[in-house]
Amino acid sequence: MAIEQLLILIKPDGVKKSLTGNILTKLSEARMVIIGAKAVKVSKELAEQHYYHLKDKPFFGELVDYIQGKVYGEPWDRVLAFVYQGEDAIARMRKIAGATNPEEADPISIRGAYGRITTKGVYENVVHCSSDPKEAEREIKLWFKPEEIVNKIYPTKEVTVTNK
Ligand code: IDP
Repeated sequence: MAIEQLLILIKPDGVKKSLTGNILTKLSEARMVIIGAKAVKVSKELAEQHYYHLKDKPFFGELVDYIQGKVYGEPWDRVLAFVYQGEDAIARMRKIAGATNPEEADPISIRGAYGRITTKGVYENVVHCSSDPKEAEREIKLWFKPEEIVNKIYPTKEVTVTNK
């Protein structure tokens, strides 16, 4: 199994609904290492670059507004961005995140539990999770400067705590 890095975003709806703790707890079940973390006010340019592959979709404008938190305004107009690293990280984290459409997502996944479809038809699905290694690399470079990433350490050995 490959050791992979990926980008996770807690989107503005996740921030507004105070879901950060719940989301990080669920993600921690995969026992990955966080190697980058920050809050970001998303510019239109960053939003459009992040979702460039959807630029021809009818919902693109609303999607760009959504990731910028425009529908919520201050102080929810931000995302929390993380870079995780671990074995087979992308498939495992996407399973925990759930399917893109929150109504089709496993109800115990993050998107199934907390997502919704807005009246405008946008999937407000609480988290972003990179879809494959190439996209993950592109997204990490887009959202993080190299110096914001902790050296890619991989200390996954089980740690046994004893009283000795
Ligand atoms: P992903 O986020 O599961 O990787 P993408 O196809 O890259 O899926 O879509 C990016 C985001 O665009 C989704 O997370 C969701 O918020 C929104 N989205 C995708 N498809 C639709 C759609 O058919 N209707 C409304 N919103 C959508």
